[in-house]
Amino acid sequence: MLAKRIIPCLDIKNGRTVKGVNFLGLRDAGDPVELAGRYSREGADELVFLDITATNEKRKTLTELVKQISKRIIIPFTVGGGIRTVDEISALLNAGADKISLNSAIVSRPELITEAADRFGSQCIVAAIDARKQGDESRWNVYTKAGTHDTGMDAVEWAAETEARGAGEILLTSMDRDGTKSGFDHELLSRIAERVRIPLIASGGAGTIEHCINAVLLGKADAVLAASIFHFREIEITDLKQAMHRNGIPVRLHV
Ligand code: 0VR
Repeated sequence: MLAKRIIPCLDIKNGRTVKGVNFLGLRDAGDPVELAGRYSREGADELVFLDITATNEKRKTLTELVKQISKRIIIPFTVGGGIRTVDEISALLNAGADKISLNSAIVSRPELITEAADRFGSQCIVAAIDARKQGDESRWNVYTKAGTHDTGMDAVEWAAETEARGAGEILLTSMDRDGTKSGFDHELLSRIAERVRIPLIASGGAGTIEHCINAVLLGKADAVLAASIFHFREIEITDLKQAMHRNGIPVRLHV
């Protein structure tokens, strides 16, 4: 079985790492390049940078940031946030990103998944899905535009479609759990894991080591993404990996 990955996520706004709760109340969490270096040294398997800056000039700043980060770390990293075209993907990959996460753009134009996968390979195309539970039913809708727009689409069905169109990995963020440290949405994760064969990254809600273990054991995730617990140094990556190892979960123990 492939090792399960621990992936710190750096939400970037105007060049700084930020972190909120349920996508709101963003507070400063430090310099992204410094944080990236720290996480790489501490044994993170990958990083995700999500640029949530809402301005047009973010394209240039994000490419510059990618260049700085790629000089600083040796682990793979994914970049996302407002990426909409094959040319933008090409520029970020050439700047040093290993994978590109696409969210709102592929909901608007699903064929972009196949265009990007055909040109760059599925392995570098991550379908990012922000989902919010609908009442008490077992149904989750897909939200876009930084979690502000309810598309009415079913998140499980959309995940299956992104795979069919060529996505190489799914990054599933529970908006209900984001930043709450109340645990991952195992029901949603396991439903998607049962529908797709590509790797599934769990995101949103990490609060304890047990939450991360259960994202794998109950949620059937192939990787655990977290922001709050790492940025505010509540859990060390090495402690998390040792605990996962003790629970029989294959992980890359930092050597
Ligand atoms: P934690 O629950 O703190 O581990 O958060 C993990 C993950 O949900 C966040 O890093 C990130 O995906 C939240 N995303 C977005 C956003 C946060 C603020 C504004 C927009 C977005 O568009 O994904």
